[in-house]
Amino acid sequence: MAEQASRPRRLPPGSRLVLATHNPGKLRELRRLFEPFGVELIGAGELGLPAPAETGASLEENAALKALAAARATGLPALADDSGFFVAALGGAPGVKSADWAMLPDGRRDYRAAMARIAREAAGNPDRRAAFRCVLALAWPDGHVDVHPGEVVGSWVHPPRGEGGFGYDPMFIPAHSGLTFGEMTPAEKSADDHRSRAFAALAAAALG
Ligand code: ITT
Repeated sequence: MAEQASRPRRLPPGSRLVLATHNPGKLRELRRLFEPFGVELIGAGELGLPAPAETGASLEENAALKALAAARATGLPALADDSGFFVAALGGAPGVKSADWAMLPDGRRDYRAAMARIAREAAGNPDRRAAFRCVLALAWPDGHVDVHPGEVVGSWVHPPRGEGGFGYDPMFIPAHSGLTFGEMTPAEKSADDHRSRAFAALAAAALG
């Protein structure tokens, strides 16, 4: 019988899983989230996998295309993360373009400059609401893919605070805390953020 498209596929204990991200901050956090589960994680960098062009219009589309590309290239199940920082006063920007906002002409990323741009462009608007969103996609070489979203809401501050985390963390204060993600320890951030929320949905559907 054909598998129902809506039913998530489980990852058996002892599986090898490719983590299809080239972002060291995400890699660190995802490894930490997977630690309690018996899954062997292989970084895309270790396998020399290229980063596919992120041509999707949504986090879901980009997460799925990254995970599928890695699953097809390796013959193993693969997990991708597409995420972004959404600022209400900017109509949701930088959103899916969060990585692009930090990109320098030489390919390096400057998040201090991206955070300053947000503060500059949103300065005239008293609405300080912001959110991080993450979509985790788990894909198999046969083309099956499941996506799991997670979100954390809060507000932005500038200048940035704290040296922890990565990307836009130093300018975001989640509603459940007085600290920016940049001021938190890895355990404090991961206790309740967009990535751990998406991971909780994935774990419930695919692990254990
Ligand atoms: P991969 O595609 O290789 O996974 P990437 O960095 O290009 O890595 P995205 O396209 O998903 O990833 O871009 C996400 C952007 O949002 C990127 O600039 C991140 O630094 C930022 N971001 C995502 N999650 C974040 C988090 O938890 N804290 C701070 N910034 C985050």
